[in-house]
Amino acid sequence: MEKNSKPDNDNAKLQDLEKNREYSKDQFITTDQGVKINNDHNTLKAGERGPSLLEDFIMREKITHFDHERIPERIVHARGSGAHGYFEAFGNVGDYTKANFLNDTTTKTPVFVRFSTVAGFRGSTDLARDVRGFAIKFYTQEGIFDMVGNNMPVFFIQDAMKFPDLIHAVKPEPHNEIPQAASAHDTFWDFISLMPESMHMIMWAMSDRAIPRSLRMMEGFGIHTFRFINKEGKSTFVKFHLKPKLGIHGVVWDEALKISGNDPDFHRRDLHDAIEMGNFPEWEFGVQLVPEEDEHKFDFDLLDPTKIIPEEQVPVTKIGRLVLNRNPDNFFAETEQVAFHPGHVVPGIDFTNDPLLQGRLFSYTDTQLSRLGSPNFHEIPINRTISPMHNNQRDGHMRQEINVGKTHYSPNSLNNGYPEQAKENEGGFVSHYERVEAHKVRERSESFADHFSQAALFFKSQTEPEQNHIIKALRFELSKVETVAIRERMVGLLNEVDKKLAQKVAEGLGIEEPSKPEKPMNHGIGADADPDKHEPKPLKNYEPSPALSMIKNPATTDSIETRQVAFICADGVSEKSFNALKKALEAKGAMAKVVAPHAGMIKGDADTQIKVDFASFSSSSVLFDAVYVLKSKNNAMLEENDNIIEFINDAYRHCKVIGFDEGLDGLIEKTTIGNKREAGKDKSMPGIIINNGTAKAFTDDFTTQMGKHRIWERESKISE
Ligand code: HDE
Repeated sequence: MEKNSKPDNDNAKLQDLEKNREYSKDQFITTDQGVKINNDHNTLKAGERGPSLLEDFIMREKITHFDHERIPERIVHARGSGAHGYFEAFGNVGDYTKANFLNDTTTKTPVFVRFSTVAGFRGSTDLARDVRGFAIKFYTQEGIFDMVGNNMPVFFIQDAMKFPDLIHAVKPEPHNEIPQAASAHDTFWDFISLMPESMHMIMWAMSDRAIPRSLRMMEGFGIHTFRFINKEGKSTFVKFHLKPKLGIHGVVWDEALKISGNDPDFHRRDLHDAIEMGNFPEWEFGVQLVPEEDEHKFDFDLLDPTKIIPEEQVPVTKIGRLVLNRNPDNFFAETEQVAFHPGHVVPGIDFTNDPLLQGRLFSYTDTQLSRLGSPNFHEIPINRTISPMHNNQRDGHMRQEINVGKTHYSPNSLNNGYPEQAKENEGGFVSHYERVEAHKVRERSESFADHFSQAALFFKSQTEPEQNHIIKALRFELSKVETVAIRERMVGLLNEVDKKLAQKVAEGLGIEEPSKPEKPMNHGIGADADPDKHEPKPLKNYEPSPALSMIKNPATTDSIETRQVAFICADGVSEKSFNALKKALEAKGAMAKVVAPHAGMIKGDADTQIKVDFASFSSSSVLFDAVYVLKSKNNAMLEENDNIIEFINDAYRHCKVIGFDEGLDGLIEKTTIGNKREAGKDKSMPGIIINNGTAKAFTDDFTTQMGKHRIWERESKISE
C-alpha cells in the first residue's frame, strides 16, 4: 500500500483513524489557526540585519510548538515499534469464553501491536540482550482488549511490590547513568543474586530469546493466568500464546553487538520493511486451558508468574490468527501514544489473583497520567475504541469530546437515566463471581516457594548449542559485574539450578568452585531484603520439554521466507551464478541483496547493469542471514578488500551458510575459512558450500542449509 494512502480495506480502526489523518499534498502551509503563511523560513525583523520582532506570531507559534514536542518516555519499554493488523478467530472456544471477538469468525478484529525492549531508553539499540514486550490492542466490537505480554512466558518477580526495585536495578546506574540498555552491570545482578525467584526468568533472559533475529520471529505470551468466562458464567483458567509463522530465531551475541553498531534500528527496520514489501508478519494465537476444578492439580501454583504450564502437560489450542499488514503513518501519534493496560478486558475475559497481575492492574492507567498527561488519553485516536462509548466522565486536559446535554451523573431523571447500565445479557461486564474469604496479610503463599525446578527444566530442555549460549551469556554479563561477591552469589544460585551450568560459568569467571549459596536472602548484605518466610523448595526432576527449546520447538520451521542473502559481487560478476541462486532464493520467498566494493551499479560479465544495494564499506554480514561470494572477471577486487574479508569472517563466526563460486581460493585463503582449512582443523567445513558449476545441486544445498538457520556444529570450532 502506498504510504499515506487512505485505508483500502475493511479495517474499522484504520477507517476510524482516517478522521484524524492529515494529508499535505497540494496544500498551502498555514499556522495552527489556519492562516496561510507566506514565508516560513525567515523571522520578522526590523530590517534585514535587525532584531527580531515579538509580534511575529508565526515564528512564536512554530518555535513554541517545537519546544514542547517531547513527552516523557515510558518508564519501562521505552524503545518500541508498532504496526496495525487484524485478528481472525477460528471459532473454537465458545464453550470457554463468551468474548465475541474470539468466537465470531465473520469479523476481522482490528489490532495495533507494539513490540519493545524493556530497559533501554527510547533511542537505544534494538539488539540489547533483553526481554521483548509484545503488546496487542484488540479493537473489538465490545470494547478494547489489551494483551500486554512479553516474548518470554515468565517474569523475574512474583509480586508487583518489587517491580520498582527490579527496574531501578536494571536501568542505568543512578550515579553515572551507565550502562544503556544492558543488564550487564552490578546493580542488576546484585538484585537478582538476592532474588532466587528470578532464576527461571534468568534462564530465559540469558537464552537466545533475548536477542531475536526479528520481531516477526518471536513467540508472545500473556504470562499470567487469566480467566475465560463462558455464557453460563463458568470460569476456565487460560494462558495466552502467540506462535510465529516464521519460527523462533535468534542471532548470536557477537552478532547482536555488531548489529547494534551497524544498524541500531535493525528490528524496527525489519518490521517496517517486511510490511512495506507485503511480507505480513503472522502468528497463531493459542491458549492453554485449565478447568477451574484442576486449579490445584499442578505441583506449582497457577497464580505464580514465575511458572509455565509445560505445553506437553497442557497443549496449546490454536484459536485464531494475528496478521500485521500496515505500518503506522506517524510514529509519535500511533506507536508512541498508544497506551496499553492489562486491565482493558472485555466480557468473557477476567483476572486471577496473581499478585503481579493485580499490581499491574493499578500501574498502567497511573503511568499514562504522567506520560500522556491527562485522563483523556483514551481519546487519542490510536487509543479510541471503535465500539460505542458513553459515560458521565467529563472535562480534564485536552478533552476532545463534546458531550451534549445537561446530565453528567447517574442516576438521573433529566436524561431518562441515560447512559444506562447494561445487564449481563445486554453485554454488561460482570466480574467473575469468585468467593474470597481471608485474613489481610503481607505474605507470599508457600505454594510460590519452588524457585529452581522450572529453571532447571528450562536449562535441561535446551539443545547443546542453546545451553552453551546461556553459559556464555552469563559469563559475559557477570564478567561485567565489578563486585566479586555478587558474581560468587550468582554462581551459588546457578548451582542450585544445574551443577554443570554453575561450573561452566564459574570457570569463565575464574571462580574455583561454586559454593552453596549462603542463603542469599539471609546473606549479610540486604539481610532482610526479602521477608519471605518460606525456604526455597528442593529441586524437582522434570522430564525435558522440547517446547522450551527454540531449535526443537514445534513452532520452528525450516522456512527461509523473507531471509536476506548478501551476494558479494565485483564488476564483471558471473551473471549465470548470480541469476541461479537469486531465482532459487526468490522461489522460496528469500531475497538476494547485492554487496559490492562500491555503491551505485556494477556490470555483469554479460554487460547487464546490476544495482548495488550496499557498499561493502557501509555494510556488514551481521545484517544478513547468509552470504554468497560470486566469481567475477576481477576476483582480485574482492581479495584486496579488507571489508569483504571481515564480512566473510563474521559470517563464518556467526555460523551462517556461506557459498563460494569455484575459483575464489585466493580470497578464501585470506579468511578464517582458509586458515581453518589449511590447519586441517575444520576439514568438513559444515555450511561452507562450493559452487562447482552444477547450479541445481548448489542452490538446493544452499537453501536447505539456510533452512537450518545456523550451522551450529561449526560453533564448537570457534574459540572465544
Ligand atoms: Fe509492564 N509496564 N509492568 N509488564 N509492560 C509498562 O506501562 C508494570 C510486566 C509490559 O508497548 C508501563 O504504558 C508493573 C509484566 C509491556 O506500551 C508500566 C509490573 C509484563 C509494556 C508498567 C509490570 C509486562 C509494559 C510503562 C509488575 C509481561 C509496554 C509504560 C507488576 C506480561 C507496553 C506503560 C507498550 C509497560 C508497569 C510487569 C509487559 C509502568 C508495575 C509481567 C509489553 O505501567
